[in-house]
Amino acid sequence: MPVPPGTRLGDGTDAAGKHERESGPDHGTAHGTADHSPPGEYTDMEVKIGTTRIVLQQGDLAQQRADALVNAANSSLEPGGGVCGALHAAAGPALAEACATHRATHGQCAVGDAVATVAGDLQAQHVIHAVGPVWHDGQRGENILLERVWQRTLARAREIEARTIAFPAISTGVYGFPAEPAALIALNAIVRDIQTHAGSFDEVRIVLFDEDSLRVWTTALEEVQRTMTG
Ligand code: AR6
Repeated sequence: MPVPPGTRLGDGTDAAGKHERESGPDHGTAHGTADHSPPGEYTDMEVKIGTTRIVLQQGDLAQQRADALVNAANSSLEPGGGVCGALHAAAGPALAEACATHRATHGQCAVGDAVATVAGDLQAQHVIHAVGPVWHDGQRGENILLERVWQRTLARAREIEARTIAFPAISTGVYGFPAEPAALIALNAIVRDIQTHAGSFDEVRIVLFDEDSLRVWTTALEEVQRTMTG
């Protein structure tokens, strides 16, 4: 799923202003190093497309501030483990209550779809519950479903007029989706959304829990960037 060639990436803007960044005229990205900053307090990579920043950052999603935080949810919208558990713990009971109400009125959320609720005590207005696919063997539509869940979640974010959105690496924990293809699928979906709906978002942030994930996503974003600047 290539990104259209000839797209200008980045303008060298250091929006977060937390780290020095290298930036070339067409590659507005750079890397901080994790050595000097605690997790969650530095931006490891940032790419700007038009007015929208794509930011990769190491940290705990439940501690993030954004208009919308995305939950890696299950179809029942039941509180679970992983990032879902962390979000529910930080949100307090209002989030589980909102999920129960949604379940009672709308039933299950399909795999590949996403629904928005209130965010309880989280530092956000909304939580968007994104139901990614469980990885089996890669032959059961997993890639398409993962792409769809990113598309649907971004569409939901637009509907609720979120300007800043913070995501986890959907499906790559309990659901077992391999990290590298998951990152590429997600980043291509994000870039296409930003290009199609220019100006919708100020920031699309991916919050990676550990350094390995951050490295995988950084490599993937560099690859997507290469495709774009071709
Ligand atoms: N902040 C950021 N990322 C996190 C955090 C955190 N606090 N905790 C884990 N991750 P997962 P899934 C990373 O399992 O694979 C739940 O029970 C984690 O390292 O949270 O989509 C739900 O209720 C991994 O890279 O989500 C569902 O039943 C990524 O977040 C099911 O798990 C996603 O891991 C969903 O599974």
